[in-house]
Amino acid sequence: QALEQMKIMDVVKGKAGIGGHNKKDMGAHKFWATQPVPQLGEGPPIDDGYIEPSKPREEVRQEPYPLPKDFEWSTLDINDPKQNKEVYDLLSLNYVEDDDASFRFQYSAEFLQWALKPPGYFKEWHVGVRVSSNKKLVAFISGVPITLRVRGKVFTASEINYLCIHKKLRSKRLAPVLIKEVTRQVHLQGIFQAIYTAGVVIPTPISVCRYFHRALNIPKLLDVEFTHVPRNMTAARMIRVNKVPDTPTLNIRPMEERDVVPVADLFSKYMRRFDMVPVMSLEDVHHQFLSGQGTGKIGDGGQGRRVGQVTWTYVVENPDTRRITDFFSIYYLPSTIIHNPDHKTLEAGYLYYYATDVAFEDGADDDGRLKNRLQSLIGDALVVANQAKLDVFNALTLMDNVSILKDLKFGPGDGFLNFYLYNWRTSKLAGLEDESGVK
Ligand code: MYA
Repeated sequence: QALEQMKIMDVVKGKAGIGGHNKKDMGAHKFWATQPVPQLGEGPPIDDGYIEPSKPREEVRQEPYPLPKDFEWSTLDINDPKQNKEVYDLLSLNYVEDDDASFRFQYSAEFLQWALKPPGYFKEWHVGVRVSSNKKLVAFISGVPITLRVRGKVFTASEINYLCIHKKLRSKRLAPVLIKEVTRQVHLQGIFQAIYTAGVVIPTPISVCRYFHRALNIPKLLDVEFTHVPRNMTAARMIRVNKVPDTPTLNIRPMEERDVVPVADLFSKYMRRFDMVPVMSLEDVHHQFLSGQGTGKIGDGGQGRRVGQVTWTYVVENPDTRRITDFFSIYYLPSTIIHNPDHKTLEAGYLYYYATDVAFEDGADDDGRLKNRLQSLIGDALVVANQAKLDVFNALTLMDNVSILKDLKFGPGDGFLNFYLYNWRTSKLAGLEDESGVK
């Protein structure tokens, strides 16, 4: 798929608090050179498969890796509200910022509950480091189990995320120790592959995606300098151009318990379109799409979100057949606005998974039917996001997103996301071929 040059390239100077794209000196990766990952500059593999073989449990290192003195390991019990809050506090002050340190991801405690406890999670994979003397949490890394299909092969892996070291403890080579310790914990469960994403480029991405942003609340986005008024434009015109319809175009309604089976079916069929996807059980579908809706209560200051809401999932039901024909899902991830006297939080939604059965009709991909349907479907996601009083709606250049970004008035941001596999070789997946976001 060709991504056309965006006309509105300058409209949104995307800063969703996404890690930067700073390529450090590609030469030396003292740690990554020792790990079972493809090294930079290696040619494409002949076959897909592991890099080093799995080990029996008794051959896995049994003792934790040593930490510098004054620090100790601590398994975090995310079910304990106090420890859940400790992780939240660490991340909200020290996690990923954009290149010029204007925005920082602010995962909520509820989001972390949701993300860290999918079906079959292991509490041992929620790895913390504390200061021995006062037990303050100063570093964290996590894994959750995931079943992946990469090209033709299906395997169990861990999804590694939320690697975070307190700002005062940076550049002391603590990250490799955390990574090795979570690797050990994953190995102890008989799992030897992992998937992870990062803003930074390390050995070796299998794909890179760009963040695109759809501005919803223009006055605020201008105030906090997330975006600016381009030449030949005025703020008033920008507001008009970006106005989101009041009502959805399709027959959408929030997903319910009874939709789990049809949504799972639609999801797995739609995912056949792509080369690297999660394989989800019914429990996974329930967790990913239904469990994050928060309490019934509409929260803070009349905002259109429920207390503790992390996700929105909507289905499209055919009124005649009662069949579920489409669904889309959004997750809510605000960012802290680091220096602004008036605004503390950038309210952001992210396009998550979606599917439509139009994709299964003969020729729909080629004659524009699929693209049109996705435009309506994701257009309706914008309506939902706007009604939830989100300031911006973000999407990556993956799945079928590229086909609809321009028409739905998304603009390219300055954040990129690199995708990695640990101990698994495969050739590069479709993605961006250069940093301009243009293939
Ligand atoms: S991505 C989000 C990462 N978090 C942040 O960006 C938050 C803000 N930053 C920080 O907290 C720190 O800067 C971090 C690094 C903790 C990132 N992924 O200790 P150091 C390598 C992998 O001196 P610090 C996410 O959560 C770096 O290239 N490696 O550095 C997914 C260098 O190695 P080398 C990274 O800045 C995480 C070494 O660490 C990353 O104090 C996936 C320097 O260590 C990074 N994001 O701390 C982890 N950043 O010399 C891998 C730096 O070789 C999982 N480094 O270049 C692998 C699979 C494990 C499971 C396997 C199971 C089988």
